[in-house]
Amino acid sequence: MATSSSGGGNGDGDRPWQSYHTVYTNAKAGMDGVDKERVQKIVYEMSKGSKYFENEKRKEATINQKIEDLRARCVLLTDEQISFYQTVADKRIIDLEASRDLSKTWLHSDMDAFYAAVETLENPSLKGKPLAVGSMSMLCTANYEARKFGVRAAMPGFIARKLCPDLIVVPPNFQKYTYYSELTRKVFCNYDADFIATSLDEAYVNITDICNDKSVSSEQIASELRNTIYEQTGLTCSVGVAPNRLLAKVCSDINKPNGQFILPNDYKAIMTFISSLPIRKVGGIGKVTEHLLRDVLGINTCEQMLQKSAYLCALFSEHSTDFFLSIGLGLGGTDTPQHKLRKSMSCERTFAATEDESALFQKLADIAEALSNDMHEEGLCGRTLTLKLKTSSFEVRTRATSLHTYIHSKEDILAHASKLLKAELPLSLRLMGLRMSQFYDVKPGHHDPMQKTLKNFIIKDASQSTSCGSYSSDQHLRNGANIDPSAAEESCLSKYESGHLMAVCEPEDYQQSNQIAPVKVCRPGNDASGTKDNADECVPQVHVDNEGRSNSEQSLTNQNGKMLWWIDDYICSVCGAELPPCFIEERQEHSDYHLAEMLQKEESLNNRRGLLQRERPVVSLVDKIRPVGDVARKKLKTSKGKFIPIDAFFNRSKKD
Ligand code: DCP
Ligand code: MG
Repeated sequence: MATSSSGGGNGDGDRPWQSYHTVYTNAKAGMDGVDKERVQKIVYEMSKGSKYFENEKRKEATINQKIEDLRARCVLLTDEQISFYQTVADKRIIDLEASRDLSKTWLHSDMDAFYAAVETLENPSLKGKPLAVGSMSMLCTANYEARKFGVRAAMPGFIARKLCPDLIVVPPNFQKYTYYSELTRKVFCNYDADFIATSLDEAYVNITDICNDKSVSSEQIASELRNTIYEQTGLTCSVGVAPNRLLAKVCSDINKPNGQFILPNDYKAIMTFISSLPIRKVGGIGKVTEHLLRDVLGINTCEQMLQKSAYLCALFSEHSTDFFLSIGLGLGGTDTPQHKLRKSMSCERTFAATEDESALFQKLADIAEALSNDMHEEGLCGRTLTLKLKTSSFEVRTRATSLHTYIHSKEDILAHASKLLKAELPLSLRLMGLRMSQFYDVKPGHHDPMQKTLKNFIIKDASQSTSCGSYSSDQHLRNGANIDPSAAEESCLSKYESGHLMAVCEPEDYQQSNQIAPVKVCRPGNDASGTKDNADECVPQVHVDNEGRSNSEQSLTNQNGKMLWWIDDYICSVCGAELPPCFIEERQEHSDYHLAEMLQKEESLNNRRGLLQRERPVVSLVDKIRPVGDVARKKLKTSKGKFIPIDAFFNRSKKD
């Protein structure tokens, strides 16, 4: 959903769907000729009155409030302040420009309708028919025939069927996709041994050396690579070539499917390309960021980022501003990120043997704090915690727990460590230690050298002095993003960037754009299927509520206690659907979908409970998982009937 100002129609009048902009109505490749209003109307009609819909409305209200706040802030800016911010912005632009590197040539490859293409390859009778891979709950992708009807990834299958009644929906088979993905990776490896795979069907290949060594153009290499992939797999891909990864990704989408686009390593060509490029085309600018920039500052194209640089500096934090200005300059990652992760970190204390439990727990708290501080310093979050104990008789024991979420705070560490210790007591101990392993590297600077220079850029807001946002580190844990627990201390956040706006603008988007969040360097033979439990390769997701908050307690949990996180940064732990990390909005929609599903089940549950325990208050599942949202805290109305299928649930109000 979006503001009516952006909908281009009377969203609240006789065509309310015009202001209903979900991710489903956002065009993907192959959807240019789609009757957008028809799609909007069907999606609107099918979700109207549902919990999902209410959730969308709540999100919209939050965004609208942000827009209003930012607008009000703009109005209050004095000429003096604007010229101050212009100076800051100009300096920053000079610094960023100085980092421009035109010596590299990056190729981004993206398979066409990947899962659907694999299914068609294995079952040629599907050829030419509208096809989607997924389920009635959610589609992973749709082929180009289906896209003509507005069917797209992340859309519930029952809505897709309404848009395209002949749609064939086949269940996903990740083994197959992994197999074909491996074949493509063998091809990439011939061009760049350190190619970067960001999902099963996407990779960045540094073709600088091969172009030089073979004395061939990047265009030739692009054609050759596409042909080889076709020969090896029978599948087509689209390719973009540019001096950096951010632009290469934009380019690979231009001539989809089965096409390529080359942006030369030339400053003028880049600036011309950028001048008319809609900001939404850039990885990292999602629906909400797009609306904010457009509705507050009138920014539609990348070039306008530079024109509004003073305002960007005034309203957004250093990370966001740098990201926006980088886009305006057409800058992006050029070096292959080095992924050197620390394997573990530990802290232990020796003391006079004691069996005093309160003393032991106090020591454990001290150790947890020390470990947390060390992790914080290196920007690490871990998910395997090991407790080491040495008894008074010098017997050494270790006990470990592997968690579903990554933790770093003293409180979280202590909570889990205490459980481990409790299970061993009573015991007389002379040493205790905690070790954290299975890290998720959370410091942006660890991945992209460019980031280091950005850290020094501090916004000095005359009205806000240098006060930092009261953002807790937990709030930096979010959807697919690297986490920067130190960000709250290190950068001074405009209060207008707290909550959802922060979730929208940084650090996930920023890092996305530089391809440093989900990046891993792969070679064929690596497990890319998302099944291996390997610390270096595994980046689970944490559910983000609509305020952008997230932590282990707040994770989305379904009625079976199943928590939503992204296994290996890829697979939904609740339903097994795959969603690559770059699909920020789709992931949000997906978790919203599970939320709706859960609310629906809870509603049915409450019904039954209502009959049994009328006099006793029922602790709502929703209260457990959604700590703040007012709407979520509201007592759910009980309804008639038992279990309502999810599609009926989406339609419920119409039937009632
Ligand atoms: N995927 C998914 N859920 C989404 C989006 C994608 O499971 N919301 C999966 C299925 C896709 C694969 O990731 O086949 C690659 O995603 P792309 O966006 O590259 O989509 P396609 O390859 O299907 O289509 P194209 O790249 O041609 O637009
Ligand atoms: Mg693709």
